[in-house]
Amino acid sequence: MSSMTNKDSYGHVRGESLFVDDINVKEGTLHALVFDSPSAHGKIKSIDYSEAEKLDGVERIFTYAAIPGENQIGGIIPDEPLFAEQEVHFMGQPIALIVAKTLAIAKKAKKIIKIEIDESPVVTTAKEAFNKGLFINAPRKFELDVVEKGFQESEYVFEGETFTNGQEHLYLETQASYAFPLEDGNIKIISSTQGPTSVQSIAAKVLNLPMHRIEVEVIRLGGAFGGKEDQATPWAVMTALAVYHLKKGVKLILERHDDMRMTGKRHPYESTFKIGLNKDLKILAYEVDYYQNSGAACDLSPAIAERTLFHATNSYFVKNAKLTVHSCKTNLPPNTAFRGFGGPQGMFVIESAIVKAAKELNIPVRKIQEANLLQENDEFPYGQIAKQVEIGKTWNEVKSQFDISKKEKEIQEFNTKNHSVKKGLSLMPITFGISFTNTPMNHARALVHIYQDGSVGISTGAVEMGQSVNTKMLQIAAMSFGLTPDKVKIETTNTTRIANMSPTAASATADLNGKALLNACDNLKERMSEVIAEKLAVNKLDKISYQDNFIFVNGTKSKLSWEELILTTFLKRISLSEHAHYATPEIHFDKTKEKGHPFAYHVYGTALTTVTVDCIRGTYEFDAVQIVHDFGKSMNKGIDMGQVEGALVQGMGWMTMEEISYDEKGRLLSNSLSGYKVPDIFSVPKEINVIPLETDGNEMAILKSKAVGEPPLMYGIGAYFAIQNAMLAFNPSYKIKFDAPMTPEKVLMGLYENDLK
Ligand code: LUZ
Ligand code: MOS
Repeated sequence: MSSMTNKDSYGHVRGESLFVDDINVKEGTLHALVFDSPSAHGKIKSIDYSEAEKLDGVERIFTYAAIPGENQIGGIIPDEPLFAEQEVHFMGQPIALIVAKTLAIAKKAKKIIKIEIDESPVVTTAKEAFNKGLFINAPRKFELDVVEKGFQESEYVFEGETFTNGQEHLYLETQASYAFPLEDGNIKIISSTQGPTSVQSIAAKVLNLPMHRIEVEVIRLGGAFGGKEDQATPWAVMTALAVYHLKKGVKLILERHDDMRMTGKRHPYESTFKIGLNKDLKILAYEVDYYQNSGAACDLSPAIAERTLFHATNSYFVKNAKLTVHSCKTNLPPNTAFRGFGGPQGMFVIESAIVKAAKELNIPVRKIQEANLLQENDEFPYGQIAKQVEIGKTWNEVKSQFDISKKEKEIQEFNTKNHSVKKGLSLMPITFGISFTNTPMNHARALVHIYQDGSVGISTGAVEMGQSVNTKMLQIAAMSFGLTPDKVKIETTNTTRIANMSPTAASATADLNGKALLNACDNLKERMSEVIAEKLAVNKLDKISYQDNFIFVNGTKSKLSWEELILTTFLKRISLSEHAHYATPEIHFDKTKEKGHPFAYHVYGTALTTVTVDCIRGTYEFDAVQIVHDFGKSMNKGIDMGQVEGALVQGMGWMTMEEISYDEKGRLLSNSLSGYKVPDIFSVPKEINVIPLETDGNEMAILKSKAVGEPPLMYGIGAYFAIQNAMLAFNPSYKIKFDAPMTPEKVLMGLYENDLK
């Protein structure tokens, strides 16, 4: 069954799949529009809603004053109001919600609201905030005992600075919510969120209602990438607030420009590093300060900062490390989760440090990478002992399968023969930890109903967002019961069926919910075993299995069909429903010591990236990205390959062409698709070759099929360094930069760097 196609592909292609904006709304449903701050920092002197309120068709304008509970949506630290009160802290910060009969009327009303703001100084970069002492919280530090000694013992020490820019999520479906009243003042919210329980609990807090009065339903998301882990919540809560007061359905769908302006992105990081190596190129010491541009409120910043520390040493064993992350408060929209969750930012820095060292020592980068790859039983800086380490295997496989020495020679010959086009390559190893770094979040639930006709309905806490988790859940239930997938239905993700969900995030959702689902199926089968025993006169030593719609005994098909078993079980008054739970075993972490075993397992892989740079124009094309990836035992090759390819290209976009830009007033300049470029079909690598590593898989992964959502994004970092290697072939005096993204403009400047002086 490892080739089961994505359950959603048919509906998507035909336009039949339902997203929030496709739901048939009730008659009289109202439309909402957010009135947001035109200024990035200041005190609100006055707001005049009177003209707007008088407009025909405007139902009501809600501000913080309409909130019955707390005006607070902060998840980790309570520092973010739903609606600004006296002050604004970023351009695009919600101040009010206009609710009207049509969206056109709401837009008209928005234009005639008058606001006066007493402007305060605006801070847009992390270092600036750091220098002014503006922080979200105290810095977080992983410090191994003897860093100074490590540097003293080092033969070579190099220092440098890096920058990685933010990244716009650019989910196809913008932020969306539709809420409506149920009986007795209860409220139902249909939201495009990764975290139905976050929406439920924050709506409850804002409305001063117990959580059970609020039902959150998710059908599917048109993409999320982390952008809807926390930041789907405000829009959902706003619609719930309007429903609370108006007792009518209210719909809020952000338009693309509003979405880009008002929502946070991947955190930009400025970092300073110091790396020490011995004669054998072993990294003896590594010290980094990461300056995270957190934006105007906490959001998920501390959790993201934490993952930066966990992935600071990427795939390498580093004996002495001192890693400090500063969450710096700026006047940008609160930056948030984005595929990789701070990991990519951390990994870029150590790759930069290694490249810097290699260039200074005039040796191939891969010599340093290779000398430091993690080995079995190495200890990560956070105390976890590395087990089932596959990084060396993926590295060696890439080198041999794609004949790296030959390739390097070919590139050298090409570069000698060609003056105005040059090629470059890079190797990028990745190691990514699977589990929420916050241990208490690592559990999930599933609910399975077997109906008396033998058809099955399953609910889990997993949210479908295009990653095909629903298909994986269907596959698990179908496999467990020996049914074809059409006998199983996946239900929506709904807080009344599955309570207390962690968000669909951290690459861990198929593992957590899939294992809960397997537990539910196993419990049902356990219960039905007595029915089978009676029907087929089997004994305890006989091996029962479920295959091809029948019960098998000792591998032989019996005459008992699934349908007959189900009907018999039902008539015997045995429950055909099961609710089960799964919590990742073995994981723990002690934040007072910054030591523990936070991850269920790690995912490994290596990418080889080859690029051709047009040295007249500064443009580039990727010839190939060749990857050996550790899927474990992939439960669905089509889906998993798609995740690797998609993540790779998204990572390459972040590293090369996606450039977020704010002016000094905190205004987003890259606020549309004409100014913000993402990879399209013309800019993806000409060849993407993903070879699965042969391995036994890992028991902690669902069906030994390892998490695949985030890890491959970091292969994209290879693109950044491949380009610069090609540039060096054209301009040997080019000084290598660690300033991503490497846009064609920067390439062109670099190619002629000494000419420009
Ligand atoms: N979200 C979260 C995540 O809350 N905790 C995590 O560790 C995480 N990791 C990756 C992506 N989202
Ligand atoms: Mo995420 S970055 O929502 O897994």
